[in-house]
Amino acid sequence: MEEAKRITNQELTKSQLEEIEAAFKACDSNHDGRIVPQEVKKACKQLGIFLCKPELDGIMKETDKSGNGYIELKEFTEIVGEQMVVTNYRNEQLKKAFKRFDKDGDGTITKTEIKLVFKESGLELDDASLQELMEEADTNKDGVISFDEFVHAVCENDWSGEI
Ligand SMILES: [Ca+2]
Ligand SMILES: [Ca+2]
Ligand SMILES: [Ca+2]
Repeated sequence: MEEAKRITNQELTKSQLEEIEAAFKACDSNHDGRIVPQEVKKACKQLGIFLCKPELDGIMKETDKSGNGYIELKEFTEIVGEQMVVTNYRNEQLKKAFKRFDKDGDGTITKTEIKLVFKESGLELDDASLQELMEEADTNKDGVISFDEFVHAVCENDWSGEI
C-alpha cells in the first residue's frame, strides 16, 4: 500500500484512494484481500472505469507480477491510477460520440437518431440491421440506448480504438 501511494498519490486524492479501496473490498467476494480478473472488471466499473476484454488481459499481464492470477489492493490501486487518466480521455471521446447520435440531446439514442447519423455519413442502414443493432445495445430493453448501454456496446465490440 505504501508503495502504491507513492506511485499514484500525485494523481489520486485521499478520497479517491478510499473509494478505490471500498470498490476493491466490495468486489473481493471471499474477503481474502485479492481479486480475480472478473472482479477487477467489476470493481473498475464501480469506479466508472470501463475495461474491454483485451484491456483487462493486458492489465492482468502487466500488473500480476507474481503471475498467480490474482490482483491485490496495491496492484489494483496502480491499475486504477493509470486507468483513471486513460478513462478520462476515453470518456470525453465517448461523450462526444454519444452526442453525435443523441440529436435531440435528451440523453438517450433512439432508432430514428441512429438512422439519421448513418444517413449523414452517407451509409445505408436497413431496418433489419438497425433492429439487430438496437437489440444488441439496448440491454434493459426500454427501446432506447442510454449512455451506459452505448459505452457497453462500444466496449464489447471493441471499437474503442476507433472512436
Ligand atoms: Ca478474493
Ligand atoms: Ca435522443
Ligand atoms: Ca435501454
